[in-house]
Amino acid sequence: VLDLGIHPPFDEATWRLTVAGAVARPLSLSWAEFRALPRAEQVSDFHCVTTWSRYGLRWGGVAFRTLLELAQPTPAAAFVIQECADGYTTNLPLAALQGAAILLADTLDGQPLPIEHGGPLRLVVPPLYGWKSAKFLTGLRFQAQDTPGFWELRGYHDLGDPWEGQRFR
Ligand SMILES: Nc1nc2c(c(=O)[nH]1)N[C@H]1C(S)=C(S)[C@@H](COP(=O)(O)O)O[C@H]1N2
Ligand SMILES: [Mo]
Repeated sequence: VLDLGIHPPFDEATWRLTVAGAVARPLSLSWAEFRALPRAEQVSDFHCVTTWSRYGLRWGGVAFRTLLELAQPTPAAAFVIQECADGYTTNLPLAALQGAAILLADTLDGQPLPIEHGGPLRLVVPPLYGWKSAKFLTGLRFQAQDTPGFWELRGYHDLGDPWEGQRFR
């Protein structure tokens, strides 16, 4: 477990996931609406930049590309900012979020995602370092311009590929 130390309580009645910015169809999904989307699963390893890894995690949720089909990013959309209930943010190029492995995860090993791992919902971006997988996700903002997130403002890399050793800029 690694985060800012704030674990925002989950209220199913008021929770929303918003998709905003450079999209043809902005979204504001309730928990019930999110849970009704087509489901996907993937198994992957998780690497934190502070040197630890976890292997073979089984995540369940909604494929990020399902959300792309719903929201329809405009041609101007080149970056995605993940916004979280604890105030954390992280930025990625839209091009880094294309594979089937990119998941909006609400289960881990078949159980509801525990709050300490970002429940009720986090993005999982297995190809990149853990700080790019936002916990307590509440918003996705599509932009033409890049905006550095929490760790990126503090010197971490904009992309964060562990196999390229992209820790710091
Ligand atoms: N909302 C939020 N997401 C976050 C963080 C955070 O502080 N807040 N920390 C990041 C970092 S640095 C890592 S390594 C992973 C840790 O995920 P875990 O606690 O499930 O192991 O969450 C990432 N996502
Ligand atoms: Mo991390």
